[in-house]
Amino acid sequence: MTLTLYAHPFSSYCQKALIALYENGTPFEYRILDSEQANAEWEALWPIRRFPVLVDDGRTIVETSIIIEHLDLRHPGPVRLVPEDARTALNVRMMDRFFDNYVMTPVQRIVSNSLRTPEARDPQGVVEAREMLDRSYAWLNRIMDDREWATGEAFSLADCAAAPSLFYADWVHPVSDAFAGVQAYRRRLLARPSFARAVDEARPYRHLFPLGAPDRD
Ligand SMILES: N[C@@H](CCC(=O)N[C@@H](CS)C(=O)NCC(=O)O)C(=O)O
Repeated sequence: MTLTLYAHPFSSYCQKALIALYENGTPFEYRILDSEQANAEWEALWPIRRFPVLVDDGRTIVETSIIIEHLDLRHPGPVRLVPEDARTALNVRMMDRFFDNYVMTPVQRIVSNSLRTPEARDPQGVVEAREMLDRSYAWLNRIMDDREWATGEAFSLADCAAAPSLFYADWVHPVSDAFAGVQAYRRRLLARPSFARAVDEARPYRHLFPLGAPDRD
């Protein structure tokens, strides 16, 4: 076994990496970050303390988009997550950045704010995060009009980013019926077997969601 993933099933970025692994049935050792030993190994590998972290034959790879690019390059399978054509790949990377920066980041801001003590909370930050999510939903709704997946017909890195982003975004800031295209895309992502598996594996941890997980999905 050459690949080891340090991750937690309930983490959005870990789900993003897991989707890529599950899409291609790539074998890996799953080091779940739920023990002192696993946590110590992870922290030694990446003192920045963000997960997931991939170790490939002794080489440490961080940042989920780069982990997926690495898998696509070094452990390719039938589902190519970054297209070979450079121009198409650019669009995939652009959409990947969109989901990380303008969906997942505001979601994390809202969730992490709820974990703070009342004196340390940042209500204005939460307002701004919700405004960003509204803008993101509106833009995405327009562009998903004629697309099955984030960049068109092929499932890609961008959809790996989209799935957990939109999954959790809808929990913290529901996608309104005005954005039916986003709602439908989120449903397609939930029906994709790789993501459905990641969601199922995370079910036992739903009680940990600080804002309360809704009784759906
Ligand atoms: N830019 C990083 C973000 C990773 C990230 O934020 N992971 C979260 C879990 S979903 C984390 O490490 N949280 C730990 C913390 O905030 O202390 C990536 O793409 O991998």
